Amino acid sequence: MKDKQISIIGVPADFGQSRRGVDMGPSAIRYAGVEDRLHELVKEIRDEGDIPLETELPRHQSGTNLKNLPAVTDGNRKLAEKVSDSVKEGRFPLVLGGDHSIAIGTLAGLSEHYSNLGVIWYDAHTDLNTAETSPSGNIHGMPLAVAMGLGHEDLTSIGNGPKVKPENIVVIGARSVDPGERELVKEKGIKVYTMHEIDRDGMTAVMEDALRYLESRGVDGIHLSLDLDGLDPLYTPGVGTPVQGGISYRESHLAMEMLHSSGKITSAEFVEVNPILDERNKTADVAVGLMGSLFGETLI
Ligand code: B3U
Ligand code: MN
Ligand code: MN
Repeated sequence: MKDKQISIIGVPADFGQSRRGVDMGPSAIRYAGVEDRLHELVKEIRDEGDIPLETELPRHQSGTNLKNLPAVTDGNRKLAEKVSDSVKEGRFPLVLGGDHSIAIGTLAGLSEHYSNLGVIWYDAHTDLNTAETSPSGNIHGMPLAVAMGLGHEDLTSIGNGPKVKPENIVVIGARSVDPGERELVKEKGIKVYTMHEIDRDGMTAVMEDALRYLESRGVDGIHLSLDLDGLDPLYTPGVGTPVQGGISYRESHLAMEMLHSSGKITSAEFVEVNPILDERNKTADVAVGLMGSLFGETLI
């Protein structure tokens, strides 16, 4: 069923973390052929270009340890508007990062249209830190907390109110979780499939369970937020914070194929591609391949 009209939205942001280069992620993904790859699989694909970001804003804001807060706030406000506009037009937002702090804007934009949004967070990390628990001050480790309404007010105030209920979140692939994040997972009852569950039960069982769980929550849409560091750095070396022992290339394609068959995914973002740290654009190539599976590419 080729029913989707896709809007590609590039977000060349690197303010949410400390390693340069991830701002070139959208270019690397375009260079890897995203439009050609998806063209045959969907009704229409439109590249909306990149969100115009301010690069000259102050790096520090008094009273907070969060790095580049003014730039992250400004960029996410613009992104939220763009994402909301594309949903309003009946299109499927496909957001290209940029570091994972951009999920703050994506989710803020989506939440204007979905009152009970489900989120699949495919990541080595849980991205549930706040200013109080963050070991780094890097906002890319915080977007999921912000989406639940926790964190700095400049960030939580983008869009209206909390964007996602903790019970509507599923994390897949976690293997580097800070102490404060672990507490939040337990306190809020967030569903996390760590590498332990993936190894023990297999990706098929994990994805079936995750989709069944979100269905039981009565979600009105599901957003896929895919951090390329969810995969093992063997397959995606071009990321800022690689963590060994990750999800394989094959498991990831299977996961994307299962998401496609479910027919439930209503938006997606692919983040943390850093071509400077990469090996011959391998990570962007993997990202584009995964998008192919997500939109229905089959082997035969
Ligand atoms: N949890 C750590 C590390 C981290 C989070 N997200 C990424 N790295 N990519 C932090 O800084 O919050
Ligand atoms: Mn992340
Ligand atoms: Mn990560």
